[in-house]
Amino acid sequence: MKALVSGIFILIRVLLAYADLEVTVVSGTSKGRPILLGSVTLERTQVRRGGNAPPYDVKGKRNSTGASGNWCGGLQHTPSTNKFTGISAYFAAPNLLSRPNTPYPQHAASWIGIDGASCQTALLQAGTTTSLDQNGTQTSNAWLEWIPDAAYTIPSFPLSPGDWMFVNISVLSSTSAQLVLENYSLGNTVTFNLINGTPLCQADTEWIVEDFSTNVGQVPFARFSDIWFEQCQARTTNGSVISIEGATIIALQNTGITPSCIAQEYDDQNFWCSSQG
Ligand SMILES: *[C@@H]1O[C@H](CO)[C@@H](O)[C@H](O)[C@H]1NC(C)=O
Ligand SMILES: *[C@@H]1O[C@H](CO)[C@@H](O)[C@H](O)[C@H]1NC(C)=O
Ligand SMILES: *[C@@H]1O[C@H](CO)[C@@H](O)[C@H](O)[C@H]1NC(C)=O
Ligand SMILES: *[C@@H]1O[C@H](CO)[C@@H](O)[C@H](O)[C@H]1NC(C)=O
Ligand SMILES: CC(=O)N[C@H]1CO[C@H](CO)[C@@H](O)[C@@H]1O
Repeated sequence: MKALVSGIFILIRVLLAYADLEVTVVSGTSKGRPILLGSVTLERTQVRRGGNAPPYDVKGKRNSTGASGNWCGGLQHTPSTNKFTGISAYFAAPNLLSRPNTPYPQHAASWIGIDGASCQTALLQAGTTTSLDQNGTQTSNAWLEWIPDAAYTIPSFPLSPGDWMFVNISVLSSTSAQLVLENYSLGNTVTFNLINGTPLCQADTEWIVEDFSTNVGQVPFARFSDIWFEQCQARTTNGSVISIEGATIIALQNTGITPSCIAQEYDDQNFWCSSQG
């Protein structure tokens, strides 16, 4: 650990992984009061998230416009002449219910991110994961990940199933970004600077519920209470703010033709993912 004090800015390097990505905590509050930046912890995990399965045409009639093998939600794409510079939304940490005939622990993740879809080389994302064990106990955590670097959970960020998060990702350059994670329910915020990430294409933004993978494959996907994504915004280089109007809306359909999650637009800024099956 290395602390740098320069004027009023305190930067504590909490992580210098062997990979190039560097994550620095720039500020944090708990119930409105500043926290010790050194108290923010990151933990490297084996989780691999990301909308890497390309969407395909959905079979049967539903309001999602396509399907994917690992995620449901909304996706926006922009031309390379008008790249994405940021994404934000309010969304809930999954509140899980047991999926019958499915091994434990069961899981679901909710997150927002930039790239992954048409940019298979990089994906910057942040959000939450909830896991449900065989005794019905749920645990939630917040995390960040810049693919292809590893995922990091933030054990010091308290989070319970159903808590509302606000996440705001701002691209500073194709290899650096600022990430704000705030609660809506608990009174915690933390801001990270990320540098030396793998170059983003800034071509896609997404708001997602995912049946993610670990190093041993896709995890058992729990059922869940409806997960809303609200005030969905993506910013572009020309200064405009894009909502989910016209977004590709994707259902998660990983076994046969029965979806396990569908996404439905409520209006141009808000949509929800509902558990199926
Ligand atoms: C979307 O699909 C759900 C589930 O099948 C259905 O209840 C709802 O009515 C559909 N909404 C529209 C606008 O078609
Ligand atoms: C579930 O509860 C049983 C009995 O209390 C306990 O032995 C077991 O460790 C618990 N399992 C988990 C995953 O917490
Ligand atoms: C997200 O962060 C950017 C950069 O600080 C800021 O311009 C934008 O207003 C923020 N978005 C929201 C919804 O707060
Ligand atoms: C900025 O980009 C948006 C999204 O592509 C587009 O709808 C809008 O017309 C553009 N505005 C200008 C001033 O070019
Ligand atoms: C982003 C957000 O909603 N943050 C909230 C975190 O919790 C505190 C205390 O409940 C609120 O004051 C913040 O608005």
